[in-house]
Amino acid sequence: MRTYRGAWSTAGLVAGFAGLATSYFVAMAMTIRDSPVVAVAEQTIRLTPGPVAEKAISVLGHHDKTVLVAVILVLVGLLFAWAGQLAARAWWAPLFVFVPLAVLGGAAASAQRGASGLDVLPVAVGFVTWLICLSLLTEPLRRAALADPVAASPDPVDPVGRRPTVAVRSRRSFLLRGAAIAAAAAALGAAGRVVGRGRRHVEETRRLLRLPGVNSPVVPTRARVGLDGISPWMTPADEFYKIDTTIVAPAIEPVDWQLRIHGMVDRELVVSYQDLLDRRLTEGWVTLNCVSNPVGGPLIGNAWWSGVRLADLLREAGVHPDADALKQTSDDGWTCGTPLSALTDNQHAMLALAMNGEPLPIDHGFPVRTIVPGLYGYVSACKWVVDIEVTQFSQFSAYWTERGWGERGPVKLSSRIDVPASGGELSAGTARIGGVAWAQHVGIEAVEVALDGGDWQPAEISHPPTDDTWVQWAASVDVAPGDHVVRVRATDKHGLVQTGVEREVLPDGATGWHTVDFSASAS
Ligand SMILES: Nc1nc2c(c(=O)[nH]1)N[C@H]1C(S)=C(S)[C@@H](COP(=O)(O)O)O[C@H]1N2
Ligand SMILES: [Mo]
Repeated sequence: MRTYRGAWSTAGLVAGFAGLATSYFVAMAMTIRDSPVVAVAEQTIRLTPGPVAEKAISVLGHHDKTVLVAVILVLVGLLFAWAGQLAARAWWAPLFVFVPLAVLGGAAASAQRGASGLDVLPVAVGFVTWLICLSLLTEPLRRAALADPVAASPDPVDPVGRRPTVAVRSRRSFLLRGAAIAAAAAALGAAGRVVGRGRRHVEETRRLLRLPGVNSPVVPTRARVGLDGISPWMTPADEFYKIDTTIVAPAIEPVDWQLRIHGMVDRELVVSYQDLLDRRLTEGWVTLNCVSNPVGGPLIGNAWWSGVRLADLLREAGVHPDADALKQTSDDGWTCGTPLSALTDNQHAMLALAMNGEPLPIDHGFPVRTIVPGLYGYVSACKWVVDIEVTQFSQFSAYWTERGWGERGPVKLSSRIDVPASGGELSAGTARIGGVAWAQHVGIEAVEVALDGGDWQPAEISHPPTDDTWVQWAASVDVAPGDHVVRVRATDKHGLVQTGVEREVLPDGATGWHTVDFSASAS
């Protein structure tokens, strides 16, 4: 085939730009960050010596960044075409192009301000896309070359019969795959643009929002035991665990947000963001748990939430006496079923607008989510909530209950050891150990620890002002040099002692005692 050289270069180019498209899309969807290409452009600007940069700006004006991105795209385009040529020699040869490019993109993305490990994910996705697309595209070329070593033949049709030759069929499949990949990449690029623009805009709105009536959190002194290394009593929003089923978190402008409360009520309510702000806000500390948290696991956090009490809204709507559930629906279609009883008798069950004194982060439900103390998130803490139907459990099923999880989801009494960490080291002698314990809505009465299978001994606990949060605990234990094991258990204010029976998270939350192995070194 005469067009062979061209075909291999085209394969490299199409695969290359497909990788840029997927990485761009992931970057837009995942964060408000720039794509890896723009990150490279920014680092280039940052590393350019001042005088050179000034010269560039004076020549190019304010288009300097656009021009730079265009230049980078042309350069990587040439490299992609070259990678296609290399693929003709050996399947692994294009790695000489792709690996350095990925390293460059990853380095630029990680060098951005406030970057985390997650920022290299778009680059990784792009890299995998390169490999997959290039092998999809070069496979027909390779097939043709093998079947027909004289494939350079200018006449692709078998001169004897009129049957298409292997070369013709391979070329057809090459063209089809190339077109499909190019079209998918273009579509993904366009989608990334829409997603990125929407999210950026909402992020900006959120940043400029001032919420009257929202107070900054002040951690109550008695809420802490003052032991280094245990989880901070208030979990900062950016360290708060994040669980949801979305690929792209909904980006909702507060002015576009509306919540409809309907179903078994006397009066249907439709409330806007401003309506909520115009009400008296309730505020409180509430610890949120995920039902998927294994014993001792990290899927729990404690925050200061500000919002509108659900009980008030429900009273206004006039709930029928035979209703027992709320079916909550998120903007992304996720649903959960919440027992009504948990909402009407708790002043901190709310439609939350703020977390730790700031408007909710987008990933935690901006502009409005539900918070209900004492229930696992999957039955209550609907993020991006837009619809609440007052109903009966017998009338519906929700996202997770359809998948085998329990219907009601009360949080189970539990406790966790933070210090020492599993496999950690302490110095021998009298050691301070500690962690957290929770029995939301009921409260923690006591925490005990047992060293090396010995007797339970009491720990001190902190005394937060509410029973809706975790407490911190600390204890002093005498440890000889060597290996040890420590367990913890809590007792709630109803006298219930945390069970040692080990259960899996499915269907309604794990049980058992958190147990940590550590070693003590002679000091
Ligand atoms: N819209 C929506 N809301 C949701 C979920 C979800 O998948 N979609 N997951 C729930 C689950 S399982 C938990 S544990 C909490 C987690 O809230 P966070 O991500 O703010 O920590 O959100 C709940 N709200
Ligand atoms: Mo969860």
